[in-house]
Amino acid sequence: MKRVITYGTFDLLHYGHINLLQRAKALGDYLVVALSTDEFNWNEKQKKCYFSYEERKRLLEAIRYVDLVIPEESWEQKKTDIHEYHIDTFVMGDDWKGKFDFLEKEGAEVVYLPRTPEISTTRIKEDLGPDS
Ligand code: C2G
Repeated sequence: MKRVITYGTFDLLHYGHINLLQRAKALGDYLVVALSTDEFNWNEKQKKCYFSYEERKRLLEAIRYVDLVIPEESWEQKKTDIHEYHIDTFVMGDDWKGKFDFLEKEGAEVVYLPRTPEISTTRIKEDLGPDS
């Protein structure tokens, strides 16, 4: 059983996220998604989510490619997650290319997948505008 992990905020879930999750799952048999908590998003990424952690978790758990959702509470937890969840492959979109190569030292394959270029949560918010 090949186990894969990926991390993210996944706010205003869109097909770019689904493309990533589908390709991540295709790299193994079991996909863990570490979902950024509201506190981590605000304190570390200055992101204010539209949906709460619990709402975002519920959405991810409804996706056929996702087997387990865990909280992402710190940048540092990736190293321990690799061991705690017996991860073979770590996956992120290529906007993070190179940033997590150090995880190879923990015994995980590190894979960066091309982002879906034309869609983003930021773009959705901009297109909907302030009055939406
Ligand atoms: N993504 C993508 N295509 C898009 C938008 C996002 O492939 N059009 C990917 C991102 O590259 C990322 C995942 O979907 O791998 C989740 O994206 P975000 O929710 O924006 O995650 P991010 O804020 O980058 O958080 O510790 C890592 C961070 O938690 C990643």
